[in-house]
Amino acid sequence: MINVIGLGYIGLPTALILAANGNEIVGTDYNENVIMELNRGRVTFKEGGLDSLFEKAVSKGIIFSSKYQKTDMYIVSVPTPYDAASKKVDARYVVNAVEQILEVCEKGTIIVIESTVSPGTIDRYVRPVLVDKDFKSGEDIHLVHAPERIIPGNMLYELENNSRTIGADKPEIAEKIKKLYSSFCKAELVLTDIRTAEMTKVVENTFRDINIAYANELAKICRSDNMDVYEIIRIANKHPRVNILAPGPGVGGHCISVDPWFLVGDYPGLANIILAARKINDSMPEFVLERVHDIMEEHGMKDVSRVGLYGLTYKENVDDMRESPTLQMLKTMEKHLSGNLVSVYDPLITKDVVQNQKHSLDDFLNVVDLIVILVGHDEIKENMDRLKGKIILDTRGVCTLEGTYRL
Ligand code: SAJ
Repeated sequence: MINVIGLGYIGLPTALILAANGNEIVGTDYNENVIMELNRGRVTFKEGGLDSLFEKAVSKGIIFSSKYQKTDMYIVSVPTPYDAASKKVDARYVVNAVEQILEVCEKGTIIVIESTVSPGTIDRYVRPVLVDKDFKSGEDIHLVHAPERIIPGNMLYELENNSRTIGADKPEIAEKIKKLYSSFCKAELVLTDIRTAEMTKVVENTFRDINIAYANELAKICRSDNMDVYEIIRIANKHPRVNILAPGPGVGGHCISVDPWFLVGDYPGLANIILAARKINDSMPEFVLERVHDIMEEHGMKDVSRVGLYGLTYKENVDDMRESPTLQMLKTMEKHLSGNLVSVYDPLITKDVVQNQKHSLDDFLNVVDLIVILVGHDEIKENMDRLKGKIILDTRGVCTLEGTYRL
């Protein structure tokens, strides 16, 4: 039996796909509400195909419990935030999970850490826990790092089709985990040591952050000199070795906006491009607010009560708001714009999470003159005609209506 610890955005689909492919799985989360929901037969977030995978996993006998199970294999996928002051990884949830595993596990247990961690985290924070509790690493307990690579919005396809990295101290342990992951993953499973696996994962997300920052910096340069960044990127990308990403209102999500900080925190003075990229991407929500300010001035709009922000999630067609550019904008709103509250609407966020939130596109359109498209959900793409007559600032390059303002 395998006990999957942490049933969030990564742990839940991982537990389900393992169960659906014939592995005996108990999914554990310390949040009783999550367990309650799952035991009632409801998945805790939206993702294409997750409902049917859930049904399949349940039919194969997956169990959900808030208690850690006594077994010889654990997969840990708990959050790894960064400490805002030091920028270093905050490994407390991983450490806590490992401590609890050690309370109940059998001898010879394998603990697979899936959570993204900065290079050296397992040596620095996890191995000492084993020593403290009198466990011998490599004998009583085997540590493995197998970071995931799936992208929200296409998780289930990517779980099966993305290559992944498995870092372990001993090749035979890595092979054992390779066999387990091969039960659902058809792509290459690369075996290496733990530190290389840790670094590789962080390097991948940092690569993307830097490339998005390049697009965002180009947007600012082009704006300052009245050039069309989208047209320039479109043409530049015809070069066989150029692939510039899309500028946007900032980088959100729990991965790309977080992982590069681990390198900045651990290698200050060396991580220069990485730090610059982070700063550029973090400056985008304020850049959008400046654009809103200028457009309002151009149209003689005095206060923001007729301004509407479309989209609360960090990207299109997911219901995840972590580190979302819209939430970042709302935090610094007062510095740039005066007046009443803006209206906010996102078709995928049904709960009230911010002030003046609307719950249907109609309600939203009725109260706004200037719409800032912050997320290119399918809903807005399919209803573009209904925005006719509004002033539009499109930060995602999705609006085809004439007269649309862009980044
Ligand atoms: N974004 C842009 N311009 C772009 C692409 C993205 O502004 O051209 C923005 C998005 O709107 C979003 C943020 O960047 O706010 C990140 O979105 P994303 O779709 O690029 O990535 P995530 O965070 O959803 O998922 C990433 C993926 N990593 C990479 O692409 C390197 C995924 O493969 C990882 O598994 C995941 O992080 C993770 O857990 O690390």
